[in-house]
Amino acid sequence: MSALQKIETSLSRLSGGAVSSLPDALRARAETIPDLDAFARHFAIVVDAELSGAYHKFGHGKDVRDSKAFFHVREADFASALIGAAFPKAPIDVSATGFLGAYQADRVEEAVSVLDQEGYYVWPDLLGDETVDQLIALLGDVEFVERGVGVKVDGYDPATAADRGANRVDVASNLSLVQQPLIQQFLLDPMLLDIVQRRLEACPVVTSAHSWWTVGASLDEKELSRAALLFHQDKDWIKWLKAFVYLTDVDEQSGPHVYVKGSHRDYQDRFGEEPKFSSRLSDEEMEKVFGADRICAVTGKRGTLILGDTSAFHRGAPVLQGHRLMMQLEWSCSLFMSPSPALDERVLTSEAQALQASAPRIFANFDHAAREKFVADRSAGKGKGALSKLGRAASKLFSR
Ligand SMILES: O=C(O)CCC(=O)C(=O)O
Repeated sequence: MSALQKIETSLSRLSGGAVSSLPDALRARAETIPDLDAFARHFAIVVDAELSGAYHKFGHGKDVRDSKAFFHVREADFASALIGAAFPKAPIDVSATGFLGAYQADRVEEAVSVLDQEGYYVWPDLLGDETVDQLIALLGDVEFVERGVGVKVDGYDPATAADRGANRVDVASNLSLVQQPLIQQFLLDPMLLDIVQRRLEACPVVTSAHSWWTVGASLDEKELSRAALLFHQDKDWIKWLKAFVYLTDVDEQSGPHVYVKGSHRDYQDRFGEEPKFSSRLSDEEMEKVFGADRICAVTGKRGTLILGDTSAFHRGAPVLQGHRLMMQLEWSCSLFMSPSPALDERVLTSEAQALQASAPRIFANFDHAAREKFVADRSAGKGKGALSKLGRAASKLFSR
């Protein structure tokens, strides 16, 4: 069986038989993949994980590590577009007024194009004061935890936020924010969903909502690393997009979010095949590899939104004064490599459920049963080998 035929078999399985041959545009893109045989093998593992639900794994088994190392720029783009052939973009109601207001076609075009070129897109002062205040009020009732220290913090309080023993204080549970109706509106805003799905070339899957604040507790390298204040790349999914929202004013002193512009496109050319995901790299190394002019700190008023493809090198800058409060939303093309428990569909608002009826893929990560199983498996210490078994199943399928 040729690599293309293997990919078609996988696509057919993923789409439940609806798409059994590669559309011409994807066939042409297959030619840009340097090792199409390896791609076909990895894509089969992705599809098996999707179909069996084994993407809700924990720990990073060997197959997942291999896939992390495999799905680089071209392969990730191609895999996402293939997944998009099975799960096409959702219909967007451009006449609806969403969380971010009326749909702005020009803004969507601009964001998609800048993201493609630069890896991040800044939308200054997007959220008004009233909305920012509502989000901050909501964080006042959510449990946080000091990263690495484990000290629980009973809600965000601006008056005491900087008095912490760790550089970063994170929302403790991945359900805390998505269960809030306001956050669901934000995650499902038509303009955001459209930007995300155009970037992914596939229907977006809501994966998480998170929040944290950073403070200047320590400049020790280990502590900076733990708080994601040193340059790194994310690689939790095949292809994904994050939205970062500043909930406090951010200047050079208060720990701006920093990108190496365009590094989502050329990191592989500059570093070779050696994966750098999650390695923490110094500013000097970034300057040497990419040039100082490509390192861009994003300052901005509270309410500023930054859309980021965090396969680009990025970090938070260490806080020198005060603190910085951030919120983060995330969407992905698939749950393969998922690092976290599923979400619970029972938290969905009636509006979200209505959208779920027309675009179920957006809610693929809302799965009460999968969440329960994940939590039970984790406490029983199971699960690390799940994807290895899938890898073997996929190899058997294609060695016949
Ligand atoms: O806090 C920031 O600005 C960066 C956060 C980050 O890179 C991460 O959480 O991986």
